[in-house]
Amino acid sequence: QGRPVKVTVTGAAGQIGYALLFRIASGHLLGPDVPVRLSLLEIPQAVKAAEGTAMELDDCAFPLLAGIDITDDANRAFDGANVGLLVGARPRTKGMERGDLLQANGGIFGPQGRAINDHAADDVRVLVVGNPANTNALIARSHAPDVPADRFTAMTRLDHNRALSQLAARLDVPVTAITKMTIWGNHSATQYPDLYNAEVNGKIAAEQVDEAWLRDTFIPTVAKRGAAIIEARGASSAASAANAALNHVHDWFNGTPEGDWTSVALSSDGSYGVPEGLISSFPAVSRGGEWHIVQGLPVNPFSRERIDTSVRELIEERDAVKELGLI
Ligand code: NAX
Repeated sequence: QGRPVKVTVTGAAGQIGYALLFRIASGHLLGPDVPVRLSLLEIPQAVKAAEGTAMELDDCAFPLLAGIDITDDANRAFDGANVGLLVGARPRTKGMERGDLLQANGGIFGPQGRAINDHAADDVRVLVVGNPANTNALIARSHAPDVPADRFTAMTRLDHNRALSQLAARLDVPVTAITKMTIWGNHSATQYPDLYNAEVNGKIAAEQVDEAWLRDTFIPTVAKRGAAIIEARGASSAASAANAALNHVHDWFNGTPEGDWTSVALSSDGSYGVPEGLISSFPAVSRGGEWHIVQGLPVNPFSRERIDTSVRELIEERDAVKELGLI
């Protein structure tokens, strides 16, 4: 076994953290042969709870777990980090305006970006899960000028997996029959799950479902699945979100399968008319530890309009955080 990979998890005492940490320690993040060292970042009030989780991690005696550090200091938490999973965020509470939400999250993701810039390992890779994920990633990235921009990503893999599962159920096929699914845009209700490029058993998915279902059922079901989970469970998605984070980082390190791609919110290079620098979800393959946007896919007028709507929302969020001086 080589040197352990240091994985920093913020919001470690939260519900996603609880669903995530045990699977990281058992090899589901990087692979069954890669030892990991966990670094848990929490706010001071939650450090004790994180310590409790760490006690349970100890009690699993995971062969791959090389150690656990717990702190409320971002500079320490990210010291030497190879992977940063930024899960902890300020949730929107009743009556909170968007500006207040962005401001509160700027106060979290700005300093964490700076800490990553100053202390993380040269090969650090960052996945932002905490909402608003795309814009939080943008804030963190803008505070880390020495880290290549392509190391900052945000999570739309849960949306991607939801789209796979909804389509598989509709067509009564296993999820493994589906390839080339894409979530475009923002991890929000404006996201666009694209069935015009997705394939089921090698044939375009949109041609195997009726248009009304695609438009009026599939897209809103995927986009509003988070709210449906809250309604049913009385709490937001946790295990499925943790699972998606593992999928995202696993593919980043180990590559995506030949002939398929996944969905990743990453810094736009201007592809598909998405303004350069915006962190927007694209179809992406992973090769050699880097994400590459899949080029040249057809975008029909329906898709164009949906993508533009979601990207417009991202531009508004970017302009709002710029105005607040957060980027
Ligand atoms: P919880 O409220 O259970 O946990 C969040 C944890 O973050 C808390 O323990 C809190 O103390 C900690 N925290 C807050 N500020 C922090 C800081 N500055 N440094 C370190 N830790 C801090 O939320 P949970 O259900 O775990 O969700 C976490 C985030 O994931 C939320 O922002 C949520 O909206 C977001 N989600 C994103 C998803 C995605 O697909 N991108 C899906 C699932 C989830 O809704």
